[in-house]
Formats: sequence, C-alpha cells, structure tokens
Amino acid sequence: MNKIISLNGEWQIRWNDGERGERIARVLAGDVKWNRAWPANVPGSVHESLIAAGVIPEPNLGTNVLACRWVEETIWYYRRTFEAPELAAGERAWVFFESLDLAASVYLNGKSLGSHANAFHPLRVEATDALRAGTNEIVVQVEAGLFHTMDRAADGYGLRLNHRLAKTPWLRKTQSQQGWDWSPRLMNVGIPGDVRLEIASGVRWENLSVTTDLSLETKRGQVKARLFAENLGQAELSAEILLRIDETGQTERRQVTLAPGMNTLEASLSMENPGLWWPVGHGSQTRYTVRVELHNASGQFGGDTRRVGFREVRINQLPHPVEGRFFTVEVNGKPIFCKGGNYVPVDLILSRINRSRHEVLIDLALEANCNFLRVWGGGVYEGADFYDLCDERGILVWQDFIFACFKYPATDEHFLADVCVEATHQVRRLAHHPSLIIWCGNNEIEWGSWEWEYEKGVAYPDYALYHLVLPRILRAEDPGRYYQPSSPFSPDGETANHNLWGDQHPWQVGFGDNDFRKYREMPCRFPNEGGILGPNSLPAVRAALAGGEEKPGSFAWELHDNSLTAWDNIPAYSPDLMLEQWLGKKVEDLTIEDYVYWAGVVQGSGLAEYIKNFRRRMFDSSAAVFWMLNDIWPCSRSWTIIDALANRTPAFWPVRRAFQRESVVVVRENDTVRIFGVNDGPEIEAELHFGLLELKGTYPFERTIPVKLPGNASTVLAEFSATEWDTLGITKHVAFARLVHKGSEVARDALVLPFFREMEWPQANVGVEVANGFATFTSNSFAWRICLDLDGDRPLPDNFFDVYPGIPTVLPWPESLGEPKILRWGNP
Ligand code: BMA
Repeated sequence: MNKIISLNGEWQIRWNDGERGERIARVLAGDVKWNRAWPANVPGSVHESLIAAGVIPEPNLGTNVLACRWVEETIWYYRRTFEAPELAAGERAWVFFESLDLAASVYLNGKSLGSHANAFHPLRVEATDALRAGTNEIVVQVEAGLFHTMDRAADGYGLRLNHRLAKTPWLRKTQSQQGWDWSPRLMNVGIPGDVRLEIASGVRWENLSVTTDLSLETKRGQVKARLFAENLGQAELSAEILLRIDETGQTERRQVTLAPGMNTLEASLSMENPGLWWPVGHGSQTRYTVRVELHNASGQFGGDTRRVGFREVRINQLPHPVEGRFFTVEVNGKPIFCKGGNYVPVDLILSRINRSRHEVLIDLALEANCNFLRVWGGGVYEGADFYDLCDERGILVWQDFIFACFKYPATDEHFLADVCVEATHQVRRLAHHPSLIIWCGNNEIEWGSWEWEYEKGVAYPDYALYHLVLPRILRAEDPGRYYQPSSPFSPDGETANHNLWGDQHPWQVGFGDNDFRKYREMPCRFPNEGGILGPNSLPAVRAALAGGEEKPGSFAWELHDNSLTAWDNIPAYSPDLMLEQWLGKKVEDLTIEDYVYWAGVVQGSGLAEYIKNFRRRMFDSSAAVFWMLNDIWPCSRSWTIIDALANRTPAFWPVRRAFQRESVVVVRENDTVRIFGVNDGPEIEAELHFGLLELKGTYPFERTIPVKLPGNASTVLAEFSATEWDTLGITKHVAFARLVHKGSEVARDALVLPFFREMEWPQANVGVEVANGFATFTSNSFAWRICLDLDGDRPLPDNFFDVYPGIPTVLPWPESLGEPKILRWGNP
C-alpha cells in the first residue's frame, strides 16, 4: 500500500557563499540560526523567495538583474520539519523530488540520503532508515550549478566567455540561463517541483506512460499503457491491471506477475473508429481519458490517468521532383502547412511559470493564426500544462531535447548515463500527448559541425548521443514518434542547413544581413527558425528601461538589447543599421515611442516577408516557423511577436495577417508580377482585384477577375507584365492584390520593391468612422502602417495596417474597444 505525505509548502532557506553564512557541517549538526532564515515556498525557487522577502529586486526591471547575481554564486539550504507515522513491518519510505535545480544533496535527520544534479529528471531517495516516527527535519543543500562545474573542463565545447564561466554544457538545466542573445544571465536555483514522502509495502507504484497508435486503413486505435512498479518483497506477486477509457467505458483487465524488484507491466486495448485529433483549423481535437490501475485482492497499489488523442503523423520526406526532398507534416493523411514560432522559457525564473502563463501565450499564438510551436533546445522540457493546452487547442509541437549550440561532454560516462535517465523520463512523460509530433536531438549542433568553428568533417564528441543513443531510447519508449538528430538537419549526407533537404534555419537574413527582401528567393523546405529584430510593446520597453534612462543606448537599454549588436562575426550594431538601411533613421535620434513604432514597422514587414514567401510555395515549402514567439524578459529589442508582459509587439499584426487562413501574396519574378492565393481551408470562390497602385492615389492598372482558391493549396491566381510598373516608377507605385469573398475583403497584399526610405511616400490624411460595430478607415492616398496602439494589450481587429486610396478598410469594432484612435502612420 502506498501512503503519500506532501512536503510542499513553507520551508526555510539559509545561505553560504563559501566564506560567510553557515556551512553544511553546522547545518547538519543543527547548529544554525533558523530564526534568521527567509521563508521559501516549495515548489519554488530561491529568487522567488528572496523577491518576496524584499532581499532582491524584481529582475525583469531596469538593471535589477545584475543585483541578483550573487544568488547563483551562493550555496543554499532548504529546511523544514514534518511529522511522519511509525513505519509498520515491511513498510519502506522514500523522499521524492520532482525537480531540483541544480546540484543538490538531501539530508534527513542529519543523515545523507543522496545527491542529484539534473533539473530534467526527478530524484527518489530511500529514507526508511533515517525516518523517525514523529517530527523529522529535512535539509536540502542546493546551488545553481557553478560550484558543481568548478572542476570541469571549459575547453573543447565551442564556448563563449559566459558559458566558459558556467561550463554550460555540463549543466543539465536551462542553457539560456547562463546568457543567450535574448536573455541575461540568471541561473535558477531551488526546488521547483513537488516534494513528497512516499511510504509503501508490497508494491510501490512508480510511474505510468501511455502511447497510442492509429491505423487510418482499419480505422482502429490502439492504447498501450506501460506501468512501472516495484515489487518490494522477495517472492513473485500476482496482480491485475485495469485499463479503462472513461468516455466509452471500454475496459480491459490483465493478470500480471511482478518479479521482485522493478517491473515494467503492459496492458493495451484497441478502439474501433475512435474520434480523431486534428491540428487547429483542420478538424476537432477529440481526446479520451485513459485510466490505469494496479491492484490485487488485498487492494490497490496505485493508479493514474492520461488524456490521449488518436492521430496518424507522417513526416513526408519523399524525393522532390526537382531537387532534394519534401519535408511535410501529414496528419491523418492530410498535409498540414505548419505556421508558428519558437517557444522559449516564459520567465527568467522558471518556478513563476504556471498554466495560465502558458495559456495566455498559446491563446495569443492562436490569435496570430499559428498551429505549430517548436520548443527550442536551449530552454526546457515544458511543464505538463503546456502540452495539455497544445493538445486541447490543436497546436502541433516540435520538441528538441535540451542541447543547443555547443558540443556536449557525452563521452563522459556519468554525463551520458544521466542524460539517458533524463531522456527516458521525458519521453515517457510526454508520450501520450497527441500534439507532440516530433522529437529532435538538439538545436544547431549538427549545423555547427558542418559550418561553424567546429572542426569540419570531424565527428563531434556527442555525435553518438544524437545519432544513436536518443533514437534508441525513443524506439524503446515511444516507437511511433518521428525523431531527427538535430535542427536543422538534412538527410542524404547533405550539409545540415541545406535549403532543399530536411528543416532549415535560414539565418542568412537576420544575422547581419538586414535585407529581408532576400527571403523572397528562398525555397526552404521547412524553415524552422529565422527572424528579424524589433521592439517589444511600449510598456515592455518601458519596463526594460525602468530606473535607467528611458532612451536608446542607455545602460538599461544595452542590458535588455539583443546581444547581436555586439557580436564580432557580424557588422557592429547591425540591428541599429537595419533602421538606417530601411528607414534612414538613427536609433539614438528616436524617442522610445518613435523607436517602438518604426522598428516595429521594419520587423513586422520582415517577418511578413518570411511567412508570405514560404506560404506561397506550399508544399514545396511546408512551414513558416519564425524565431521567436515569446520573450523571457522585457526587452528593448528582441525577436518576438509576444513580449514578456504577454503584450503583442508591433510585429504581431503583420504576422497574424500573413498567417490568415486565406491569404494573397504578390510576387515579382523577373518581369512578371504574380498573385498567389494561399488557402489552408476548403476551396473557395472569390473575386480578385489586382494591379498597380500609385501611392498618391490613382490606379494606373487595375483588374477584377473571378478566382477559385483550391483547398489546402497555394495557386497562381493572376499575373501581369512588370514593364508598366518599371516605366511608371517603382518608388511611386506598388503592385497590389485584394481578395474579396462574399462581398468582404478577406486578404490583401502590396509589394514594395525598394527600401522603405527610397519610396516617395505622399502626404496622408486618414479618417475613421464607427457605425454598427464597424470602424471604417479611409484615405485619398496610400496610408502606410496605420498604428492604433503601441501597448499591445488589447485584442484589436488589426493594427499596423495600410489603407489603399479610395478603398475603405472596414474592421469589426465592438463597443468594448472604445473609440478607435489613430496614433500615427508611416507617411508624412
Ligand atoms: C539561433 C537559435 C538561438 C538563437 C537564435 C538567435 O542560433 O537557435 O540559439 O537565440 O539563433 O540568435
């Protein structure tokens, strides 16, 4: 029988920096002034506790993060007392930690129970001998990892200085916490998971992992439950597994025998014609509750549930008729164009992330018309809530194992063994989620070995980890899931970031080359990272600069800026140069409001180019996944469309429009202008208006034709010669297209050829009127990037949009939004 005593709740913390504060011997001797301790909540972190106690400031704001640095250079003692019953004959006890961050030693009543240094898998230590009937004292010594790697090598892993300091590749925790281009250094420390005392006799239930399988041909679903349980006795023991689907009542019972020690027990059932799980926009997200119990005549040993879904996923990598291979996600036999961004840790302090933080971000991703998120390999395996929300909302998830950009010490046998435990744990934990479609070995390590400072052509030390060890674990634990060794990765022995094989990180643009018109030529099969820097929302930029000088270039600005400005392998201050190149504006001349608007115009335009280019190539290209969806803290400049305050950045709006179900894309290929109609939904018939638009307000060339947009496809709807455009002047004219369906405009696009600063923007005078729940915007000339809001905290129908001369732009405008206020536009 299993008894659980939760050890969550209030603990106390004390500190030692190697010189001052209490040392562990004194702590164990009970010779500690606990009356001076700070309260600490578990699950939680030292940073959270110290913020609550007023000892450190909120690291998100201004330069506060620097005042928090001593926390990661300190050894922490967590302590609490608890009451335990006397163990009955045959009973044993364990202390279970769901997560410890990072290097931790556990003591019960002064006795050492064990230690641990991996935030990505739990620790269970036996406490039978140390446990007392009555009051017990538990102490956990924990530090962020700096002491743990003190004696490790820093050479040979491709590290920059900050990562040499922490020896990041040795640390099994969030890699970006030691500093990344979009994140400051703030190494977490604490007990971020549940803690409990487990008492068992007979059989100890440990864990459950559930996988599903679906055959589209036989319309049959298969549920397989594997449960992990320890027979604590010396003799074999008979038991029964009960497997039930709550929604249908379908039940299977299986008699099993448990040998002494750990057992993996299996039970399965098949379902005729189960409801299917689809990504959002393609069908519903049917889920079933699988209930599993283990018992015998004397009672139940344990039980648990998992929510599953049935879908068949195939990554179609058949040869492409022209060159390379396709890389298309097919769900239930249907090709799905993947629209989304990269998901990075939601907070500098991971223990502050909860279900609602994920929910807000996922709902904003849906608002931006995304159906896909990549959980990036320098961050975390997200908490259960994240995957559950993705299951529920129909978001496809690409999950990297947490290895990124360095070489890892996988030739060290302890490291490798620990990583195997981690991978097995994570694969079992996430196996039942229908949203999870891809496991990937790492971020960019394969690419590094092909094209960065890694020794070219030499197998890197962790090669076997990604090519052999992880895929074997996956095959044993979750054989139905697609795996690839790295992102980007190309099969057939092609260089890892080849455009025409596998997935891509098209960083040719965005890292130094700011000319995002080059996206228009890129044929990537599955672009999985790529982006343009820009501002956060105005409130987030203000939070970043709080207490510092509120202007570009201040100390707080630099601290919250993306570190690309300082990289030595790209032009200095390249993101600043982007504003000069596109707008002829110098960042230091701008007010914060000007900066948020103008840098937002540039970033939004760049991301929209990225998305439109790949969507119009559907399914030669099968994704438009950009870098990155969300931020870890408020930034003066970052890659995101949603900032750390969960506000929409200016780039949110163009991204959202570019991801719309129906979309038009205007392209110039040599002397021809082509209009593509992109449609993720079922076939529609519509009217296409297209031609040349003079910015001043005339339409020198204009056509209207009936068009058909076939379902789940991109089609050329119209084309015309570009000669007239060249003659009339590309700085005064844009090519445009508007798609009108059932009397309303559903999509539009305007192609601008020169840099924005080269365009001859006319004066604009935009008017707006509200009637019957609609706001109508009008202008006599082309009004460029009309801005209604820089705060990003409201679900506006649109923002940063254009108004075409003489054609009203009509937006639904519920009363709850108040009067629409036009803050500014881009032309004079
Ligand atoms: C790629 C990513 C991240 C990084 C991003 C932007 O290398 O995988 O490591 O943050 O570029 O610099």
